[in-house]
Amino acid sequence: MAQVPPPGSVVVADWHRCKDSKEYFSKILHKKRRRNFGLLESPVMPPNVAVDTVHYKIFISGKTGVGKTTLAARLAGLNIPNMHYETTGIETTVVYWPVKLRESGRVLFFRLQLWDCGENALRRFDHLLPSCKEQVDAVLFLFSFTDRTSFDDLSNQIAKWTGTCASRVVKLVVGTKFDLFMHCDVAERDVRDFQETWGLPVLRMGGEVSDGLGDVSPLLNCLAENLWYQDCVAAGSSSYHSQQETGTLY
Ligand SMILES: Nc1nc2c(ncn2[C@@H]2O[C@H](COP(=O)(O)OP(=O)(O)OP(=O)(O)O)[C@@H](O)[C@H]2O)c(=O)[nH]1
Ligand SMILES: [Mg+2]
Repeated sequence: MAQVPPPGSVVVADWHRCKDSKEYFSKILHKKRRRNFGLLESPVMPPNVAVDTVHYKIFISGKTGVGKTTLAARLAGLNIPNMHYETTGIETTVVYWPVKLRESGRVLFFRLQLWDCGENALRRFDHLLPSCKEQVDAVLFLFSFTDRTSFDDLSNQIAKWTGTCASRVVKLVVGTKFDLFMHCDVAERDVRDFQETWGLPVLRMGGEVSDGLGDVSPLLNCLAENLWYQDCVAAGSSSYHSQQETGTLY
C-alpha cells in the first residue's frame, strides 16, 4: 500500500477560499482568469512578502483519448480541446500553485511542470518514455469514466511504476470525463474497491473549465501535499516539521 498523508494534514485544504490567500492567488490570476506564464516568468511577490518556490516534474500517463492534454490545459487554466487531436510528442505545461503548510503556516509556490506525451507517440518512439521518467517526482494515472478498459488497465500501469527506483514517485489516479455520467462505464463501488486495494488518492475531473479555482484546487492541493510529504520522508525526518524549514528551494 502506498504511503499517503491523510488529506488536508500537510497543506491547508481550500486555502484559495481564505482571505489571507488572496494576495498570493492574485499573482496567478489576470482579470479573474488564470495568468499564463512564459518560460522565464514566475509569480512576483512584493519584497516584504518573500515566498519560496519549489519545483517538481509531473508525468501524465494514460491511454490515447483518455484526456491527458485536456487535464494539463485544465490545470493551467487554458482552453481545453473540444476535439481529440492526438499529441504527437511531448508537451510541457507549467502550473504555479500557492500552498499554505498547515503546521508552520509557511506559504510556498509550487511550480509543477506537467509532461504530457501522446500515447501513440510513446509506443512509436522508444526514447520518449525515458525522458518523461527522468527525475520525475509524480505520475498522474488517468482513466476515463466512459471507458472501462482504461480503468481495468490501471493496475498494470501502476505496477510498472512500483519498482525500487520508482518508489520515490508520488502516484495519484485521476478519473476524467466525470461529467459524462450518462455514458459512465465505471461504478463508484469499483472506484472504492480500487482505492482500498491500492491506497492511492483518486480524483475526479470533468465539465467546462470554470473561471474560479474550485475545480482544480482539490487535485493541485492533493498533488502538492503528497509531493511535500514525499520530500519530507525522503529527507529522513520521522516528522516532516523540520523539513518545513529546509525544503529543496530554487
Ligand atoms: N466531456 C469531457 N470531455 C473530455 C474530458 N477530458 C477530455 N475530454 C475530451 O476527450 C477527447 C480526448 O482528450 P485529449 O486530452 O486530447 O486526450 P489525450 O489523452 O491527450 O490523447 P493522446 O494525445 O492521443 O494520447 C477530447 O475531445 C476532449 O475534449 C472531460 O473531462 N470531459
Ligand atoms: Mg494528448
